[in-house]
Amino acid sequence: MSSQFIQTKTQAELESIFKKDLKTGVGRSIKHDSADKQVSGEALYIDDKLEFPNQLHVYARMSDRAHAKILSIDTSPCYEFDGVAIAITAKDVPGNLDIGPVVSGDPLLADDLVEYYGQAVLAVAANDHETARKAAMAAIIEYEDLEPVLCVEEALEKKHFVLDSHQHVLGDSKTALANATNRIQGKLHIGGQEHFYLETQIASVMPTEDGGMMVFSSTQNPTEVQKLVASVLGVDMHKVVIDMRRMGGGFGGKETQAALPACMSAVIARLTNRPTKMRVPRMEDMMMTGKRHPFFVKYDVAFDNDGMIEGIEVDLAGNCGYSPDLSGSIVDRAMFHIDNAYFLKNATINGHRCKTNTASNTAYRGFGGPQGMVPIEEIMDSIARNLNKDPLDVRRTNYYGKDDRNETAYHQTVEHNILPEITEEILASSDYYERREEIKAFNAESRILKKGLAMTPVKFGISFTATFLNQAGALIHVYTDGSIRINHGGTEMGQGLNTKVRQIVSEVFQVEAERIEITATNTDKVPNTSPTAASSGTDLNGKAAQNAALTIKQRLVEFAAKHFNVEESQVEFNNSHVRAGENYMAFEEIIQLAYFNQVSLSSTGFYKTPKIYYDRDSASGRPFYYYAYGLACCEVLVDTYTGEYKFLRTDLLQDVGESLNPAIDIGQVEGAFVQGMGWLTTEELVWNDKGRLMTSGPASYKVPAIADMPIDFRTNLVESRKNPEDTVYHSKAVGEPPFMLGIAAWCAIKDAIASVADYKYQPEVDAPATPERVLMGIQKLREKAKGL
Ligand code: MTE
Ligand code: QUE
Ligand code: MOS
Repeated sequence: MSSQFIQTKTQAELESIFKKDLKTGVGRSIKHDSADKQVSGEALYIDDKLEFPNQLHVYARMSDRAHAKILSIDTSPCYEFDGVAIAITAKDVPGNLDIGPVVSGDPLLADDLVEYYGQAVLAVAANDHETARKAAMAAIIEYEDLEPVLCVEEALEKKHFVLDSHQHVLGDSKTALANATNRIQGKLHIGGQEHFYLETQIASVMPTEDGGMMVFSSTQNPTEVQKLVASVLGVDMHKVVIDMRRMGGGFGGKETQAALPACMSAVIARLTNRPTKMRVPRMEDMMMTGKRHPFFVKYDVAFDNDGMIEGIEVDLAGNCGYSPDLSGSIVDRAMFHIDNAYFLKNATINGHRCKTNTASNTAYRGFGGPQGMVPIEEIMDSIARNLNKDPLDVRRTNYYGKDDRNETAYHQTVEHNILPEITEEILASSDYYERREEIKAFNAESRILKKGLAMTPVKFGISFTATFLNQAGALIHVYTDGSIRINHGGTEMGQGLNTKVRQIVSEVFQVEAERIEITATNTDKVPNTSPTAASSGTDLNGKAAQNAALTIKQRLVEFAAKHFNVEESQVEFNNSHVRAGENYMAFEEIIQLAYFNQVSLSSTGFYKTPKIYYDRDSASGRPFYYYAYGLACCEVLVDTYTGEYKFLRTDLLQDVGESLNPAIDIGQVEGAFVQGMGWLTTEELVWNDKGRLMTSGPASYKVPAIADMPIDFRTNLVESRKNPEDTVYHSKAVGEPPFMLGIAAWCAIKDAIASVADYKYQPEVDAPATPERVLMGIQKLREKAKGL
């Protein structure tokens, strides 16, 4: 054998190592690659980076009016503070003022008009953050107040919209409702949700040669930040480089709205020629940035005596805030998920995008899907109360099923629906029907404390519904010592994307993960990336990285076959070693050999999702490559005197296809469930009548903490169920689907309330079901039962 290495192992030793299993490929619970660093504090976030010399800090002064004309801005008082470099308003932006992601509507700084309480009106840059803040607050702004619209119902009534309404239709809902066996009409308010990422919005920039800009941005969407920074500076995209190592959480909140601090910093850096950082403090972040869309929903539903839906009409009105942002696609996704797991035989679904004078609402885990599912789950419970049935039985009756019961209102056929099977699994592991009886017996005896139980399914469509976004790129270099460096278009926000991509490349080359370094996402290396969103980070970037690795591997196979004079089929990679016929060698040896023989050891990779298409004008197609399924069963104890509650037990079962990393997937499932539970229970956003967000910090906005966890919390992944589609190693997306398992928590609370009137009526409780709302719901229900 010709090797450039001094061989220390015999061929027999190499062969025996070759035959052992690799420990770090796909399917193994390897640790999140930032885990140790996050625990020790060594993981670097943008605010932890060493500061550039001469760096400026930016503070944006927010509007204290919800809707007003700006009559004048006087920034001269700002300059009375030592260390202030510049104070800017809309007029100072050198390029385009608008930073709207899809369509315009989001000025970087308010220009003549403010449209919400919290909108950035001017920005001050100083040598330190506190000086910048004091100086910005010293500016004098004169307004002329205009009438604000703060209420989504009012906006809907006045057709005060940011974008046109849209409809999905299946069959004939009108006739079905007219001929209804039974009929229920209702209304529901669903609250928004603050992202509460631990790292607030931040960017740090460095002006470079020839009008360039190096940008460190905490963003899920580096390409969009690149485009918008170029746009506000009035330069080509090739002048701007975005670097993103990791976020301290994104949850959708950094998909579009990370652009503001990056663009603001870039403008100031351009005007001052100094490196600039903008870190948005928590209160300002909560007031300035958009949240999950609150929704107002009206429904009219017909059902037979088994509880099977005959026809349905739904109006979904998303409260978009003052500008479109991503609301077009978000309300679409709510419409796509109004069916959740159920066949809606005759359906008319209307989606409205209401404009209010609040911050522009944006992507948040589930992207409108959760707001679509909550109403149909409310409807299932209402049907059950109406027919005196167990809600789970009504749900199962309506599941998508065989033959003609599998078409959605957007005309995609539901295939490979595993919900009926996995419902059996969780029924067995959770003892649902036995516990139902126990709980009824408990409630009959217990006057003040009442228990509730609910099991709800999830079917969530995977793919961006804007089909063009379903693409990704990657870049892999193999160095001459056999170490590997990967870059891909996805961003790491804690979800474990980099760990999974590392495992995928480890699997392709059959080398241990430690050999592979994943580097910061960088628009210099992989261009034109889609946001890391729609749960498809691994599906898209994992495939792109796999393709890049396969290209290099194929070159190595061809080379080795020729070099050792064997068939290509006789070249195999295993456990960091390579066999070429009877020749065994370490991975780094084949790399050395290939290098000396002038084989390219670097490659890009590209992937686009096959099979999907969608025509929005006719509202039909196959927007989703596949669906991810799951179920949750929650048991709660409610104190009917105080409205307080405690979750006693939760069972989760989530379909992740063939898991790439069960430990990471279980973390995603538990985290998503808890976040969903928080949304529907304690996380309440309150605005005053001036449009000021009153819940602008953790003291008034209650995210779940350790004491809010279910006392008995059991999470399982569906076992040995490969994704039938050709996804990366037949895995399924996991980031968002389990968020909607949290709906079971909300339904369980309502089940406990329903017990006070013997389960005859569905309690009227909007989301979130805060203790106050629970108490009012109980009161209302008691009055209803007494016929008041
Ligand atoms: N998990 C953590 N720890 N932090 C996050 O910000 N975002 C969620 C989910 N899981 C998030 C998370 C959202 S909104 C999405 S769309 C997916 O992760 C994105 O990553 P993926 O596509 O790689 O799963
Ligand atoms: C789910 C998503 C997104 C989506 C559609 C989904 C998303 C997103 C967009 C989008 C749509 C149109 C655009 C654009 C982005 O659509 O995150 O830039 O022009 O950004 O079903 O998560
Ligand atoms: Mo997730 S809401 O698609 O960033």
